[in-house]
Formats: sequence, structure tokens, C-alpha cells
Amino acid sequence: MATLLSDLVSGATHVPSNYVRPAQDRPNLDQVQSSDHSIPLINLQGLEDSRRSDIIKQIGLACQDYGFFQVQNHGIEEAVIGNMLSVSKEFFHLPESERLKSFSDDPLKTTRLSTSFNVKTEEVSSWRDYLRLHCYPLEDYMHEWPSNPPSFREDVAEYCRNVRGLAVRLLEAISESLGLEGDYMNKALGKHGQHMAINYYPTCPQPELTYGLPGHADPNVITVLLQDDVAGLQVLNNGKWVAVKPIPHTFIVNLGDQIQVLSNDRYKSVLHRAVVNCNKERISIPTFYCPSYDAVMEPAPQLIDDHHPPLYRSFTYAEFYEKFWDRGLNTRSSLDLFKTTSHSA
Ligand SMILES: O=C(O)CCC(=O)C(=O)O
Repeated sequence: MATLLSDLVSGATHVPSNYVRPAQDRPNLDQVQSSDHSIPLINLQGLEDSRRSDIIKQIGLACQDYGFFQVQNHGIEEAVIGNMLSVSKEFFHLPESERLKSFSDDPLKTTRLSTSFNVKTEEVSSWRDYLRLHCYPLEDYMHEWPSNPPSFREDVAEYCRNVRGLAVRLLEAISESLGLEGDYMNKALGKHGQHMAINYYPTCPQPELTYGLPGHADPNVITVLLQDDVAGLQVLNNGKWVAVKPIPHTFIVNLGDQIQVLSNDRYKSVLHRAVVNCNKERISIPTFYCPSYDAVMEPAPQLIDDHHPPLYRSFTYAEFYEKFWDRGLNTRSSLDLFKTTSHSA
């Protein structure tokens, strides 16, 4: 039997039973809102000049009201984005034996190809294969990455360097939008971590029955997501799922659980999910920008006062991350496990 979903279901006319969600937990695609302006679109041109305070205000509002925004004029060249998308597609189109050289079901491995989410613990599988790569510092990990397609390491490394630059600029802007020093987040992350997933969602004969990824919040600090031209990402806003329409050369930024903690709930890490479709395969590439495992996470002392007591206890990112993978993708946030006693649900 095939190990990866793409090999298992190529040409399938039905979703295998272990991918079928219970009736009360299906995408209900006809109830999803779609609009051209589903989440704010922010133009970053001018972030380093006189427009900075205006752009930071826009970022702050987006973080407060949506936990999600899109960025344009982010400074990453179209060729870097194009190469990343095409080498990713090429990888997932390689023969099975070639792809499987990177396979592992151990979430602790720093380079691994896998399927669904956590095949060791989950009850229902998700319609996704993915290649997960640690990518900062690059020289520690690049030698583990697939060497086929031949330009893979070079194209992905160039992309990672660029996205790291963008993530650092965004974290500065987010710190300032909270009234903190620009380098507050940067310092809170310790040595910084950067991971990436290349998600491959094959076409699906019955998209109403399953998810590419069910609703979840990200455990990290911020995620910078690149998607191809096929829609699939949906964000929960005011209790409704909203589809995010792909815009070429635009990144989607979402806040992760650690920003919720550092901001003491001023900003929220928001549920999102990926749905699949019957006509087109889809690639999405989230870069998860993280604290290092030994970094201590806690609400910024500057955001605590008599009216705003700390809502979370201090913990290391390693402690949080382990709980996240063990619990599986879950609409109940892992954050509940770290609330100060008086604020736990
Ligand atoms: O495919 C997408 O658009 C979302 C991916 C995602 O949420 C994830 O990989 O955590």
C-alpha cells in the first residue's frame, strides 16, 4: 500500500473511509464567505520611510481585528517566489521512490516528508502530503534537504533567506504596533527558529467530506504563507469561515499562539483551515517563524498593569511545541494549557 496520499489516491473516485470526517465536522463549503477583501491587504512600500507610522497602524488594526493580513510590495522578487513554487511542484511530481527518500513519521526530525498531520496519533486523516524543513540557520539544515530536483536546495535556500528578512521586518512592525521597542519580539525569540512546510494537496473526488487541514491555530510566532493560484485557505472571522482568494506575489501573514501570549491577548492567533477541490492540485508554503526551543515565552511586562493582569504563565517554547504535536490539530487552542490559573477555561 502507498505511504503517501498522492500515490494512494491517484485516479480515486471516492475518499477512503479514514479521510471522511464525521458529519458534524465537515467543511460545509456552501456556507463559506468569499469576497475580494476577505482579510486586509497591506502595501509595505514605505515601511522604512515616512509612511512607517501609517503602515504600522494598519498592521496593528489587522492584528487586532483579524489576526491575518496580506502583504504586497514586500521586497521579495517575483523570480524567488516563482522558483520556490515551481521547484516545490516538481518535487511532488517526482516518482514515489524518489520522494520517499525523505519520508519519516517522526515529528522531531528536522527534514521530513510525511502525510496528513501526525499519522501516529490522529484518528481521521487529512488530504495532504507535506515536506517539512527546518531552515534557520541554513547551514545547519540545508545538507539534509532533498537533492532532487537538482536546484531544490539553492531555490529553497534563497527563498528562506528572503522570507526571514521579511519576517524580521514584520516582527519589528508588530512590536511597534503594540507600543513596544522595535526589537522586543526579536529579542524574545532567543536564537530564532524558522521552519517551512511545503504542503501538497492532490485533487480530491469528494471535497465536502474531508479537509486538506482542519481548523487550527499556529503554535509559532508568525506564519508567512505563500500559495499558488488555487484557492483553499479559509480563515475564521466573526464566527464565519472566509475564503482567502489568492493574489499573485502576495504573502499571507498570520499571527501564531506566541504573539497571543507576548501581547497578553491584545492580538489573537486565529483559526484557519485548508479545503481541497476536485479539479486542481494545490501547493501552499507556510514559513513558521518561531522562538528557539529554549526561549521563555510570557506576556510582555510593558503590557501588564492592574487592569491587564498576565493571562499566561511563563513557559519554554519546547514545552508548548511538544504539547501542540501531541494533541493534534484541534480547534481548542493549546494556549488553554498555559493560562494563569485564574484565567483558565
Ligand atoms: O494550505 C494552506 O493554505 C494553509 C496551511 C496551514 O495552515 C498550515 O500548514 O499550517
